[in-house]
Amino acid sequence: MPSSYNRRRFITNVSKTAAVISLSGTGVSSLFAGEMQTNNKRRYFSTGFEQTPLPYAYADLEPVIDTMTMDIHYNRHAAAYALNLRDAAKAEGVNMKEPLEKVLGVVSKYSTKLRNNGGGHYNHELFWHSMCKGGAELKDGSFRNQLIKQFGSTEAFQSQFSDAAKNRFGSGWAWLYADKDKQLRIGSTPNQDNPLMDISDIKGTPLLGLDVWEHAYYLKYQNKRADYIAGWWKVVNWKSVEERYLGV
Ligand code: MN3
Repeated sequence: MPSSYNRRRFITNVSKTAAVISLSGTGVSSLFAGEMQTNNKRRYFSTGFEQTPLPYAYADLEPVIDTMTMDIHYNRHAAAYALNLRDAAKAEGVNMKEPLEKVLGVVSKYSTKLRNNGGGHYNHELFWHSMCKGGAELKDGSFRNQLIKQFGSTEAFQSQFSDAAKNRFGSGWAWLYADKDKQLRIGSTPNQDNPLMDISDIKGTPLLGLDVWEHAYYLKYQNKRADYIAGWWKVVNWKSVEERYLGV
């Protein structure tokens, strides 16, 4: 399958991954490649306008997400969103030193190109960092307690989230997000919209997102979106979701 070009890309990616991993244990969060900031005990997540390296190798989420899907998804689909986002941002005078989150909060002021590609870039950066090899369990703590308090049980939460993902007609995303009162919410958005956007029906801070565009699963699952969703829970990185919740 991989051309020599893709093999080179893969090797480059693995070495970048090793660089990210080497940061662990230093106290630097690798959630968004170390871009989490601490400010008066409140932590903000800051996404830039460039792709960060995948925090694992393409094959690491097998068999849930196959290697070829991971490669094409990251190197072609997500790379195109990032490229087109920078293109739109440049044309529309956006300060690319500011966090992307700020731009998405006022995205109605900008073009459809910026909305689609800004959402596309943000959503995928969040998505890659919401998964890890073998998954990471949801540990006891305030986040797990809140989840159980609001949804009844972790199983009930997963069932409701899975329904939101299954029922999103066409392309889009399912979300767990925190609203302005730090209450947990489940919802979905069409296309590359997300709860950060001022034009979105659901609003808040995304904690966990699931890509249900066909490009995310079609090579392996074809029309069986439900099977993709059921398998996906095995690779969810709950540690990163909890950290994001604690930072809201
Ligand atoms: Mn995608």
